Amino acid sequence: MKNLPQFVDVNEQVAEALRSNKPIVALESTIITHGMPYPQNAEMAANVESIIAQEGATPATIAVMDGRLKIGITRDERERLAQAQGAMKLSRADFGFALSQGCTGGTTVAATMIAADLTGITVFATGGIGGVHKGAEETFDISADLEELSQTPVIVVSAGAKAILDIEKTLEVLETKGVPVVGFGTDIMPAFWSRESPYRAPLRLDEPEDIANFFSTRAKLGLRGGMLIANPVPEAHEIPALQMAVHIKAAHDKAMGDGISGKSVTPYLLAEILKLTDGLSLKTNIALVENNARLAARIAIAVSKESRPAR
Ligand code: PSU
Ligand code: MN
Repeated sequence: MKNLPQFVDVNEQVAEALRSNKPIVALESTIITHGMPYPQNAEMAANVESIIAQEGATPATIAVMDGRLKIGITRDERERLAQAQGAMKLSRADFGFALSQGCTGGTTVAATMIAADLTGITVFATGGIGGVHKGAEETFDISADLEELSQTPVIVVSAGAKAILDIEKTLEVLETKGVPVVGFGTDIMPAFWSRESPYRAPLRLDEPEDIANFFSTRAKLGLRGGMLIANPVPEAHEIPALQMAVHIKAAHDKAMGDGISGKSVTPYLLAEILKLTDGLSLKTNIALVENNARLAARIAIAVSKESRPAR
């Protein structure tokens, strides 16, 4: 196990898995503190951990609690985080601030990647990454998740970029920054709540082993950075893109009217869409996170097999 800074608490299961090179899947916590309401956020977080364990990997939910960087949380900590008032939404810029000031916060995709890499975890499951927001040509609102993907060597399993974003521009930025985007079992880029967007997935792989192999091949080339796996939401839970487009537009217009900007945009839009869809968007969000956790566990198992020396 790596030598870690004094502000890091690695829980016993994760520490054991790290020592014996067992597969581990990192999980973010902004989805708990800012992405979903209580109590569904707590239930989701617990279910996702069980799914990973059932698949044979160790879950490591990552969060900042009272200035401690938690790699793996207890049931009590999960409950406390799910109900925390005023938790910060932590990305690369304020991650260190929260640790140095004793704050509590959910880690975004960017911060979770940093923490996973620090600990030696290479696979991470989320819902959808942040990206280029609609209207970014005016607001410059582009998620730090994209920059992180370009520099931190972690495989991020998502259902694509959230459909509230400009998916086309998000794909362009990822290409510019040299981030591979791999459709899992699909040629089409998924759109979070929907299985299809109007755009092609730049690359396609159908097996977790191929993803593990692609990742190690990049590393052997000396290429920095992570990769994004785009895993479509299961059909049974999909909300068709045309139906979602109406709600996304309404949520956007309301956000503009209310003068929402910066970090608040994503949580605001998710909460509005939840109201507009009568809770359906939340059910789909939970289903796609669970689906990503399952795939991430399989990828982590493939990665750990690869890194074991051949006999
Ligand atoms: N996916 C979800 N719900 C979320 C997020 C992703 O299903 O709440 C969070 C992730 O933590 C992601 C963040 O990193 O939203 C992006 O925020 P921003 O657009 O402000 O960078
Ligand atoms: Mn932003």
